[in-house]
Amino acid sequence: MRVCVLGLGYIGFPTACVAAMAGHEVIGVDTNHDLIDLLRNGGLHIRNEAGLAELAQEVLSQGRLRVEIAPEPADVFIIAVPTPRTNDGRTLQQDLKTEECEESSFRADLSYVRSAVLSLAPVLGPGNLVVLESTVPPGTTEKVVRGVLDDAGVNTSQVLFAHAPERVLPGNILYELVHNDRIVGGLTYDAGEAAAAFYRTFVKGDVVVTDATTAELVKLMENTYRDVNIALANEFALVCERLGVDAWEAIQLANRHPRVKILKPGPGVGGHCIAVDPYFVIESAPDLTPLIQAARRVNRRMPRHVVELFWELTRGIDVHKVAILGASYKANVGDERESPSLQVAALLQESGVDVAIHDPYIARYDRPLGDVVAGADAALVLTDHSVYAEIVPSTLANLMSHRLILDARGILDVERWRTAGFGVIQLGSGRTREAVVPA
Ligand code: SAJ
Repeated sequence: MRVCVLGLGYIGFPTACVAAMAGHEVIGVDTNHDLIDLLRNGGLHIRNEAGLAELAQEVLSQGRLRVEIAPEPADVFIIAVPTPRTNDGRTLQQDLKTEECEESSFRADLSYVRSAVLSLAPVLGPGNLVVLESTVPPGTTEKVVRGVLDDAGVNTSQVLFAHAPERVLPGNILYELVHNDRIVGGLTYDAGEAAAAFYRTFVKGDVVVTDATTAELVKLMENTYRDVNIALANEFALVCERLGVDAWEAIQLANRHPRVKILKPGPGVGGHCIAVDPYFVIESAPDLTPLIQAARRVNRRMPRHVVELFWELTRGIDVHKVAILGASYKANVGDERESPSLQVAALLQESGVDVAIHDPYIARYDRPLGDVVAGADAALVLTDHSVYAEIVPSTLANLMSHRLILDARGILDVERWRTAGFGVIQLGSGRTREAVVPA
């Protein structure tokens, strides 16, 4: 089949490559000219995804995948454009300062979906299949995707519409794209079956057909489930800090129960999915979602809590510089979207502290660790990159102005750091807090 993929980001580009490898003739479309130039010149905008560089090189050089600025006629159109959240147009940094703002004030920004759909109007033909992969509020495939085309005068009764939410984990995208089960929701029976037949050409997991609105909600339920569970872990961490208990130990012990699986506390929830998608459920039923809203509030407040722990750790010290270890939103990937680390950095900078950031996965923060911590009054481990658990404390001890370290991910061996003369606070650990801040 001829397949046109709109949006060549983290989802669209790997999907285009995999579809091309499966034998389809694929046209990858993105309105970003620089990205198209980069890809045409052999570059790649996505890092740390195993096998992607090789696959991209293969399908592009063989002409199985072409990249273009505008869509062309095809049998299947896949829309994989961003659907960010907005809060009256406020940016993430501004959100930081609006702690009091209601969770129900966030909205899905569907402007990229609308313009991608509109760009299809001139090329769509009878029998074509249009699949929305972007994560969206329930009802979007019907009201926005088909609605925009209806308004543009397209005879949509001849077009098949479906929603097939992506479910891949950043860091493991290529594998999960092929091996995860796939939910496909059609606006009609025929649309669902056509979309399922298409995905079965490259998905090895089960492809399960339902209606479009159910598929939209299923995706949101998955990420909301995770957000609520992380919020529970974070709330337990706050309770443990107050009670002088170590949350890491307590959670490990609770998880010995056969039906309990508490997640890990941390500095907050980042990424473009879990910190965003619950808002699309809230938006669809604000009066029915107090639990989801409370979970969002708990997770959104965690960066501020990290800063409070930081001030406890550095009490009595004239703080000039801090070193932040890890800018990515999660371990072993280079992705800063909605990263709690950057929120902590912004809050510290706001209070006049000089912030130096280290991250081996992000080019502009990839400097020798020693240079970043030199002269720092404290170091904050905010991302659980494996390399940070391996740091030998003595290698940093003499470089820093004060030997203070805050571990917001529970990855450091506290005793080892103490032995090297460090004052340590571990998020969630009331014991480490009591040692630094006597009652
Ligand atoms: N986190 C914790 N504690 C935990 C687990 C995660 O604080 O126990 C934090 C992470 O550090 C990170 C954030 O949560 O900041 C999200 O990370 P994640 O690994 O849980 O998920 P994402 O955002 O990378 O990918 C999720 C996945 N969804 C689920 O696991 C239900 C993925 O399968 C989805 O495809 C992806 O969202 C998406 O695109 O929607």
